[in-house]
Amino acid sequence: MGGTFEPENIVVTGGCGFIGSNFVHHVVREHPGVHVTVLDKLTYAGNPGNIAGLPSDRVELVVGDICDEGLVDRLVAGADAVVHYAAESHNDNSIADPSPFLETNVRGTYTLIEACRKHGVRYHHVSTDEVYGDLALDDPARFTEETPYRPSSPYSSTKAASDMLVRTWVRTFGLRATISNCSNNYGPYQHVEKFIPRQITNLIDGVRPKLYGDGRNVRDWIHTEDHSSAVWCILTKGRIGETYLIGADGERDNLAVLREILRAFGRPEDDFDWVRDRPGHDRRYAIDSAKLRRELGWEPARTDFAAGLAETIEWYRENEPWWRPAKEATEVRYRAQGQ
Ligand code: NAD
Ligand code: TDX
Repeated sequence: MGGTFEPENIVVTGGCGFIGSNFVHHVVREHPGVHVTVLDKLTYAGNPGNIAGLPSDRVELVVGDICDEGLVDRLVAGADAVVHYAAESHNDNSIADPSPFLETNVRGTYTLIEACRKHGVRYHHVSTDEVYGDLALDDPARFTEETPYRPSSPYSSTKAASDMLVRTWVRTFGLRATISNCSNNYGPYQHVEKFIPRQITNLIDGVRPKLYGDGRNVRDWIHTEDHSSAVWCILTKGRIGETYLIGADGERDNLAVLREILRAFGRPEDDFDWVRDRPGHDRRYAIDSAKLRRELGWEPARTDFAAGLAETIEWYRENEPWWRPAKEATEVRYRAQGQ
């Protein structure tokens, strides 16, 4: 495994988004010697409020684009490591307009790894299980690090392209990099366009939740806090050039998740609308995270989904000023798509 890497100055891209900001909170709480520079463009999905209140001597926000070569070069030159979360992240948006996905997810990654290569800086690439395509509902298999890439959406194909760039930069240029592919995250600070926050905030607004297709699509849910501890573990203990799958054995179909949310609101279990399916909708994701657990000793701590979901619902109830500004525009976009 080699020695443990102990970074003191890290750049976290996308640190004002959902998973990136949870990671920044995690690092500030769990790793007191580490300074974090967040590089974030503050797109519709980025909110500086996500990291507001963290100590200013530990966290600095730089508002900018990961495609800006000069800016990226300056920030990377002063860092020990880059942890790359920034992305266009929503499948439905990628179907409506793929262009920003190509720019941010592919060109943005290219810009970061070029700077890391030039300055000899350690790089961790945050990716998704969606690069592997999908599995049938009755298939006993789960994704492993050996599963062939077979992305379905513009979002997942640009993430797959970015993973390939990183692998190439490791092999050909000796980039000191690791890659992780994680399953579906849930928890606080997730944008209201995503499945769980959309349904929670609909119910708070007295609107019926919206389920795509036949509702039997399966996602492998992990609490975002477990994703953060896994990324830190891979950054500090992972083997250079390796890919690690992150998952917490949380397979559930969308209908089951929705029914759990409806129950929490005291609503009948059929009190929702069926809406138009997503084109190319992946059927099932499932992660085998044995390599990460066996080689690096990582274990998830937040595997009680019912408890995590109840906490998440409570967070949205208590933080309406955080999500309210994005809600109406998000629903206008969905209505235009028949969803
Ligand atoms: P998000 O959409 O909530 O946040 C993305 C962040 O990136 C935002 O703060 C946004 O402002 C920033 N950003 C976008 N384009 C940028 C650019 N060009 N330059 C600088 N900043 C930019 O996304 P998320 O759900 O938190 O996902 C974070 C990462 O984790 C992504 O790489 C995603 O592919 C990956 N991932 C997500 C999940 C999930 O369940 N959401 C699962 C596995 C992997
Ligand atoms: O209103 C909805 N109704 C519905 O049935 C929405 C928004 C979604 N869905 C379904 C589609 C999916 O089967 O719920 C499931 C989850 O949908 P999303 O929240 O859009 O997530 P998904 O497409 O699975 O992708 C997520 O996990 C992997 C993240 O958005 C990606 O960034 C990550 O890579």
